[in-house]
Order: sequence, then C-alpha cells, then structure tokens
Amino acid sequence: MIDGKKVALIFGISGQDGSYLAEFLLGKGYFVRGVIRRTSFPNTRRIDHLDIHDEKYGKTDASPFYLLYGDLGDSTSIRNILEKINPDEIYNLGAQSHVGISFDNPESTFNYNALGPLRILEAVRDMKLKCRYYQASSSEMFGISPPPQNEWTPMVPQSPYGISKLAGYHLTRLYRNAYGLFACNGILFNHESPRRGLNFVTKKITLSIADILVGKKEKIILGNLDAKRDWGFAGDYVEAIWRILQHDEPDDFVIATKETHTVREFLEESFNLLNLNWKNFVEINEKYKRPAEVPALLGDASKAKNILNWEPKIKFKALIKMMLAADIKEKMQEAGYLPMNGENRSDDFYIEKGKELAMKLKNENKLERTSI
Ligand code: NDP
Ligand code: GDR
Repeated sequence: MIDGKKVALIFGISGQDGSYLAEFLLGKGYFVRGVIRRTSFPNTRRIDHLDIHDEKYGKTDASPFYLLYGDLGDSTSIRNILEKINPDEIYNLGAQSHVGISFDNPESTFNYNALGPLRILEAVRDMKLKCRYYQASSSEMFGISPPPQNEWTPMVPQSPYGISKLAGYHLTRLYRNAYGLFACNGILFNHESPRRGLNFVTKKITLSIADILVGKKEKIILGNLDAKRDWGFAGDYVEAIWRILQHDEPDDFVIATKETHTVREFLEESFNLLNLNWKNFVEINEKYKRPAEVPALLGDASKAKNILNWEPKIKFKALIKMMLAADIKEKMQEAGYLPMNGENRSDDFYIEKGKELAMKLKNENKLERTSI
C-alpha cells in the first residue's frame, strides 16, 4: 500500500490485456507498476499514453504509474522487482501468447508460460509476501474437450502453448492449496480489441480489410476457417480479471460470452458490414494451419456471473464493428483520406466511410475473381 492505495504489479503490461488492465486499475486509484522486457525497438505503443507520470515523479512511490525492466525467464529480475515494489496484487499476463508460433518455439513458450508463473509463485512463497496473484490461464487448455466448457471440463490441450498454460494453471492451484497463497486462475476465452496483436485471426482480418479498402492489399491469406471460437472484448475481460482478485476466497473462474462462431462467420460478418462478399478476398494457405487444432470453444461463465456478478457487455457483432471501425480509421488516416488529428467519430461513421471505399472498389471492377 502507498498512502492507503493498493499497488498492482503487472507482468505483460505492454500487451493487449496489460494495457486495458493498467487503465482500469489507474481508474480505480491503484498505483500501477508494469514489467517490460528489453527489446531492440520500443514496443510500448499500447501504454505510452500512461507513462505521463514518469517525467514528473520518476520511478518513485509518488508516481501512479511506471515501468521496470524484467523477464519471466529471469528469476533474479523477478525477485528484485518483487522486493522493490512489494505489491498488493500481482497480475501475471506475460506470455508467448500465440498458439501457432508455440509449435515453432515450444521450449521458450514453455519457459515463459509455465516456468514464468512458477518463478513468480516461488518468489512470493519464499519471500513470504502478503499479496494476491492472478494467473492468465486460457480456454486453449480445454483443447479437444467438446463445448460448452466450464471450470469442471476435462483439459486436453492441443499445442505447446495449451500445455504450457495448463502447467501454469496447475502450479497456481498447487501454490494455493499447498502453501495457502491467494492465487487465482482466470480461464479466459478469446478476447479481442482494436489493440489485439496483428497476427491473431480477428485483427488480421479487420486490418487486412482496411488495407484492401485503401488499396494497399488485395487478399487475406488464412488457414483453418472451420475453427469455432468464443470471442469477447478485452475491455470487459480485464474487469473480470480484477474481480477475480477482489473475491473473498481465491478461486478459478471461466470468463466467456457463451456464444461461438467460426472464423468463416467472422469473415462474413466483417465483409457484410461493408456490403462486400468475403469470398472475393480470401485465400487459404496451408502454412497458417496448425499441426493440431482446437476445433470448438464455447465458454460457460455462469460461475463468474453468480459469484463475481460479471457479465460481458460486448459480443460478436459489436466487437467486429469496433475493430473494423478502428482499423478503417487508422488506415484512412495513414492514406491521407482523413485528418490525423481530426475529432473522434462513432464506429458507424468509419464503417460508412469504409462502405464508400468499398463501393469505389466495386465500381473499379476489382472484384471479379472468386477464389473460394
Ligand atoms: P499479448 O501477446 O498481447 O501480451 C503478452 C505480454 O507478455 C506482452 O506484454 C509481452 O511483452 C509479455 N511477455 C512475453 N514474454 C515475456 C517475458 N519473457 N517476460 C516478460 N514479459 C513477457 O497477450 P494478451 O494481452 O492477449 O494476453 C494476456 C495473457 O492472457 C497472456 O498470458 C495470454 O496467454 C493470456 N490469454 C489471452 C487470451 C486472449 O484471447 N487474448 C485468452 C486467454 C489467455 P512484449 O510486448 O515484449 O512481447
Ligand atoms: P487462438 O487465436 O489460437 O484461439 O488463441 P488465433 O486468433 O491465433 O486463432 C483463432 C483460430 O483461427 C484460426 N486461423 C488463424 N489464426 C491465425 N492466428 N492466423 C491465421 O491466418 C488463421 N487462419 C485461421 C486458428 O487456426 C484458430 O483456430 C488466442 C490467443 O490469444 C491465446 O493466447 C489465448 O489463450 C486463446 O486465444 C484463448
């Protein structure tokens, strides 16, 4: 605590969820400290707007927000950070989070995703810290278990990522049960946003569509269109993450929308918003298919609703509109169709602009070839 306010430490603060969670906690009056790792080029774009305090306070107790260097692969850095920050709450969102890439990099995925939480939990236990711990577990742990999935569904993961996350999940439960740590798992189903990483399928689709509209791209090249996912909004899900740690008892919770759609349906809905036919723009390439796939995810978050009073506000259609509008705005600004610092308009405004560009494409007759 600093001046009666809680101190939160976020691993993975530069990621999609880290940025939304930091905003959320600052809004609740928390002091927030985030761990970033060294990169050859700064990748703090999602949180640069929060780092306004550094100049005024430096990395001191008085600062509501600052960043520290550390790495989930480096126990020494983790222990030094815990000693310096003495957090009330730790949110471990750090991970190699791409399922497909985990097949290419299985060892480092395991190192960060499984041994990373172990390093934090072991340090908390050994240093006798009185803090709460959140582990970012994943619906990928359910693997081929048929939907709907809840907290009691068997876990049969299908990737190095899923298996590494299952190890982190069990370690979190073990440190809770064996050592009495206040350690919780959020088993989150897919959640997206305009800040989603560029190589996840939703963002790849909406950003590619925006590129197509401004003439920078012609096709979207994808893998398996049959996979079903339960897609929610990251902004809603970080509130669930926080609520999990505020509950009286440490526990594990599924967080999901209870709606599932195929990748094909995501494509259809996105292109339909612009009155375009997705089949004119999509090609399939085997390189985007995975050696093993999770066929269908649909989460039952009844426990979170009953105990945490949490429910998602944004579902499939609204999520797609939000992501597509944000990408159309960005690409139209980059292309000089819209002013860089113009006033913020509604999602509908940018979708309408997108429709105008789509109509232009149709008139130029660029849509003759159907590949699927
Ligand atoms: P992102 O990939 O956007 O962010 C991952 C974060 O982890 C980044 O800040 C990244 O840093 C950091 N990181 C990676 N490796 C290390 C390391 N060795 N040391 C320190 N930090 C590291 O993921 P999301 O925000 O989407 O997801 C947050 C967490 O939730 C992840 O653990 C993910 O596996 C899990 N999850 C996500 C779901 C989703 O649908 N988004 C669903 C279920 C679980 P850098 O920027 O340097 O790469
Ligand atoms: P996922 O998300 O693997 O569910 O993991 P992703 O968006 O990568 O894939 C979803 C589905 O789309 C299929 N797909 C493609 N995926 C990608 N990335 N690129 C493509 O070109 C493509 N074509 C088809 C995939 O095969 C898959 O079936 C996400 C991550 O955020 C994890 O960290 C998190 O734990 C889980 O969600 C829940």
